[in-house]
Amino acid sequence: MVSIQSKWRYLFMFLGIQLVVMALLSREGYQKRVTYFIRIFRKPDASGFSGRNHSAAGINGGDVYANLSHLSKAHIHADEMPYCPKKSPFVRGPIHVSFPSGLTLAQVQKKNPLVVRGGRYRPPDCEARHRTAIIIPHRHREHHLKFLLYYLHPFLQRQQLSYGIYVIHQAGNYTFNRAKLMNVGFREAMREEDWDCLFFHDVDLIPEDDRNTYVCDANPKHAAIAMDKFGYKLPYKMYFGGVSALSPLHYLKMNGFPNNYWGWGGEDDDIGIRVSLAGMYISRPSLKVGRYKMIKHKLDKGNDVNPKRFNMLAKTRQTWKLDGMNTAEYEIISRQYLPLYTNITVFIGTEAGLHAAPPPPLKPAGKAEAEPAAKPVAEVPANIQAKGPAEPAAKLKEGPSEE
Ligand code: BGN
Repeated sequence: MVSIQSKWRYLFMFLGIQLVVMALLSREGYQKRVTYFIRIFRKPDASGFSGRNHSAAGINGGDVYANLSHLSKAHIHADEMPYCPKKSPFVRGPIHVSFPSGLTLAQVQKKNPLVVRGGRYRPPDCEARHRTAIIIPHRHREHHLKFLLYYLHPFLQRQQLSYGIYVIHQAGNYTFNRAKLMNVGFREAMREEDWDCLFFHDVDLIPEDDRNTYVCDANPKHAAIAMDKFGYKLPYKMYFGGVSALSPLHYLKMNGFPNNYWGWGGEDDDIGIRVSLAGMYISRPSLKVGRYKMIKHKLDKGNDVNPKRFNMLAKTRQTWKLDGMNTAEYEIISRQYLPLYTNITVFIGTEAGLHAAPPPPLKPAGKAEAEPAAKPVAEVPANIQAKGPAEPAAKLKEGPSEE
């Protein structure tokens, strides 16, 4: 017969084994499953917000618009305005992100009644502690931009920021240059307002947790640390792609971003190297908070893999002071203050310079071989030389999904 004492012993052993298994599971990739079970047994959060945001925030994330109607009710005179609290009461944590096919820009506009011309916003009932500009390099990605705007506006409002959204649209068909567009965005945004932080943001990345605050740290911040496409982990230690945040001081200290990475890849690594060459560190939010969902898409036309990136990266130490913000040449074609963002269309030239004939196209490498090669423009487009209203700028098309 088993004595009572040995029954206890078995029970303790059983519990002990369970604890060890739980601890092992919670290390590495199993955290999600364990927290899922923990949440089932935890009491629901008792903090005043209701609706879907309240019940679903734990597992799938809440509706990013859930509590924003509170904002429009305040009517305070500007001179009586207190500073916003250090921690916004509207921040709720995980956000549910999906991509419904019927979304229109008009709907996004209607859901954001406090956003004004040019995609600007300030909290209606308190003085924001931070002024953040969002810089989005763009071409042919109207469909993604629509979703980004749908999520980003309420996301930033929840954080009680004063903010502006800038879309930097590359004119013409020559190979895309993400980093140079960022340089344009930096200069043009700073020309308009004394922003204290700039978020350099890919158009297809949607933040999934509003505790990922869009304010700058003491060092340049890499915000998109956990993307779904990389299994919500950093793909490699020095990764600096997707979404990053720099103060104007950080930006100038590292001479901005390189202007000569045409096509896909490497420019973000160059920027990461610049951070350390300029004597700074990369700061990051936690993996739990710096989560992003990428809108799925095929490789872009006009953004073939850049075969020169390895050689260029090997030389960053020699080139970062010679190429960057101090040498960024471009021509602004138009600046439109649209209801949800400021649209800056810019001509950034080609590898040969702003107005020189471009070099013959290189054979694209890797995956891009399957894609039609980017067609370089034979010369600077006539409409751009004339500095006219040029090609239609990145005005969003309404309507169903293009993919
Ligand atoms: C890296 C790319 C980055 C890109 C990430 C994630 C290069 C340079 C060669 C070492 N870097 O490999 O630009 O953001 O993958 O996709 O290709």
